Amino acid sequence: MSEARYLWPEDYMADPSAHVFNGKITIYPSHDRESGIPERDNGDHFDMKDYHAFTIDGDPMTGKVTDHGVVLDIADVPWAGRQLWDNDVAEIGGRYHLYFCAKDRSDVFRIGVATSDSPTGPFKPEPEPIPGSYSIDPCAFKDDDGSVYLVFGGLWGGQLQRYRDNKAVHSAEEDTLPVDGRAALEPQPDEAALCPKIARLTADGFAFAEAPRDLVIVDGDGVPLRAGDHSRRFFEASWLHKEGDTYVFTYSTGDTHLLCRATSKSLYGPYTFQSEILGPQVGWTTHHSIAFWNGRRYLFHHDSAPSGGRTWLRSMKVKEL
Ligand code: FUB
Repeated sequence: MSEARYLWPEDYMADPSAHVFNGKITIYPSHDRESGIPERDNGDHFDMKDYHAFTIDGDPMTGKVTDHGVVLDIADVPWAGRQLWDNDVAEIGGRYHLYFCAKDRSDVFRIGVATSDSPTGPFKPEPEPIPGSYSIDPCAFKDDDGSVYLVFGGLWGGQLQRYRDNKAVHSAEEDTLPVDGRAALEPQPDEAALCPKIARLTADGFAFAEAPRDLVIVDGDGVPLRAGDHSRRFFEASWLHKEGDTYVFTYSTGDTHLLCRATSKSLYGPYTFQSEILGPQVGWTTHHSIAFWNGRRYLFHHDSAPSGGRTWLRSMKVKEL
């Protein structure tokens, strides 16, 4: 891999989702800020309030980076309470749909959508979150036939452990974080790990067209990864892309701070674990996207080195894979 380039040293930006729109790499990060909230395992210290969009002129490693300013502010999202976490954008029918997660006024993470005529916004939010949505980190994947899918979910602060079969079966009060290296509501270490979720969106992009399904990650013997397999099991930061006829799912292992890769010939999986693609960085979280430019593959991610290791103040980077 090449040396990484910090893309926007002027401010703290994390969780970069990168796409090529209108012939330019366009990036949708979370906008970190110093809130003064103490660091906790439930992520309270990630108290972000708006999103910016960025474009790069030409080559991701050298091209001029432009900040297009605030494209969505939490104050304009009627249903949102706090914590504007990761987001992603898909082009649907000539409009740009920004999918984002935030806690609602009951402190439950939901996924919302906001739209714009331009990939660089501003985006107008819908009055309600996507019905049936929950947890965090939406990745909007457009398949070759134009269908768009959301892949989402995240453990611990991302609340995925409260859900089974798309239903909240546990309350916030039961959600002790973490106990002996796992959340109290996670499966036992020798049980199957919790999975990221995948659901096709309706043609207009405003709702799930189907109930979210598990995106199962299996080992080389076809056995679903165990909850105790912390260096391989899914934690958060879903990213799905396609290379030829192969679907490539990359994700963070969270508490072991890795980015990993699993592949499938079928969109819905199962996905077979392949390898680690990035080791621990400075800061607790690892989160990324993969985009192509001139036939080359680039990893967009973040670390907390420029902030001196303050894990809630992250800086976005890119490197060629
Ligand atoms: O940026 C807030 C959260 O931190 C993201 O949603 C997670 O993936 C982690 O990067």
